[in-house]
Amino acid sequence: MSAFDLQAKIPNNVNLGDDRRLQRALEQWQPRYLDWWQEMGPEGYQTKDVYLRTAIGVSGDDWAHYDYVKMPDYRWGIFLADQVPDRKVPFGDHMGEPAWQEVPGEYRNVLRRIIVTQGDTEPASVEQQRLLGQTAPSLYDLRNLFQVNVEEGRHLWAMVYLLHNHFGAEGRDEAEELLARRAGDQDKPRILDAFNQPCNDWLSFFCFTMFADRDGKFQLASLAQSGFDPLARTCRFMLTEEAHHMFVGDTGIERILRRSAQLTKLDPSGDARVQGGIDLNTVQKFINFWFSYCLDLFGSEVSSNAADFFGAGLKGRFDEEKRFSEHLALDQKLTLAMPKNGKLVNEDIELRNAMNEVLRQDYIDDCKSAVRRWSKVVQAEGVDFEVTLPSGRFHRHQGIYGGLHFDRDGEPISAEQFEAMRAEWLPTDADRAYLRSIMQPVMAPGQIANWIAPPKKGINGQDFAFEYVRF
Ligand code: BYC
Ligand code: FE
Ligand code: FE
Repeated sequence: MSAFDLQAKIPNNVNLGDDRRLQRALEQWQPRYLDWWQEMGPEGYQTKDVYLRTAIGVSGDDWAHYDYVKMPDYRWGIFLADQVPDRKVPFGDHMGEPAWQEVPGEYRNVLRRIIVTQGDTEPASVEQQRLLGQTAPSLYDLRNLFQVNVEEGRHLWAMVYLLHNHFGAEGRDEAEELLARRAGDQDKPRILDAFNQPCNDWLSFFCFTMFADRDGKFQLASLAQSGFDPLARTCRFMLTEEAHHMFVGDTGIERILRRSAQLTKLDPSGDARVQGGIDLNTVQKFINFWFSYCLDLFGSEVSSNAADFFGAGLKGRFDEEKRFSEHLALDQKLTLAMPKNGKLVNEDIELRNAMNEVLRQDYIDDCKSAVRRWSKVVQAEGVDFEVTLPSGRFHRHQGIYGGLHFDRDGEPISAEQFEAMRAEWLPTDADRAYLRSIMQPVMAPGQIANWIAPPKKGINGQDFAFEYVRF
């Protein structure tokens, strides 16, 4: 068990107090982080009391404490999961060697790149979500938004700790850059595309936490296998927090679908929009949009980077140790449908080069089970509608299908055919404007906007009607 210092200026379980240089460097970064939070964090509400959970441990049921906190006073800390004694590199060319406590010199640059890419997504998501407080459908949802936001802030701390502690001056420069890039900015965008997309309505927010935070789950899980032990340990604890983010997205979409189905039934012409709700087709379009952008987050189907990450023992597969009995991934192939002259041709790819695709397939399976559940919710309300995921080739911007055109089933089509269907498959400006028009804030305890169903229960054993944010 690592000692917890919760009273320190930077709460931590990494004995920060014993390393004065590191402590000083991080304490110098801290005010810049807080400036960033004030400028780019949730707009409004910074002086309000929010019922938030704060990490006070890294394992067990009581790892978090719930109380009212003003967001700028949130105790952002550095918490690594407990060290596994005698841990070995679990896969790749160094399998069986002792896990690294320091950065192996030969992998310094790649490892830094992985950590920077991971770190970049965390503040990006906060930036994307910063205006959503203005249109929250309930205090419960407002609180969940802020919970996700403060924890993404903590995830940035997790990566900045690694950069400061293990990458010297370069690491400190990267930590500055993490506060300088901006989601959606023309000149200084965030690194990955999905984190530059606008997320200005709550349907997008729920899709984001469902699909982008779920990419987080899969990326963090594969980094939790890393032979670089400090990265593995920090990712293991981040996954504990991540579960709630995905819960917010999954149940958020489910609640919208339930309400949409109810309003569809209620309306004489079966149009949920006439009733002030969101029609099921619009929900499906937003799912198409965010799912496809989030598939891009796994990188190219064929990637020598991915092969290098795996071979070096830096990034494994999902649950590598538990799910696989063979951890070298040599002399094996994965068959991929490669686009060739407007057609798809099956080709066998070396497994290591296909590691991004292996992870993406596990992710898609995870998403599928949610979609099946959502369809049942809609059908239980008496509406004959099936929610689906588009093909993994649909609307891609990265990888072997990026920039090409496929229909929702993944069949190749022309650019003209795609454009002709765009408004049916993807959100239009009019859809987005409609969502903004119905998303008026509902700020009284126990009340909820018309376009979404209430949750089954509240947070931490509280009722839905609990005063989650105090005015
Ligand atoms: N957008 O070989 P390729 C989370 C770039 S989410 C823009 O295909 P690779 C969270 C790529 O960088 C989890 N660019 O890719 C969720 C490369 O550029 P360079 C985040 C992209 O390296 C919600 C080039 O294209 N964590 O935590 O095999 C809220 C070709 O590269 C994109 C991680 O991602 C894209 N989508 O794989 C808050 C884990 N995709 O080098 C938080 C760390 C690729 O040629 N990252 N490119 O300039 C990685 O493991 C890898 O970097 C990736 C890409 C899997 C992302
Ligand atoms: Fe995160
Ligand atoms: Fe998250």
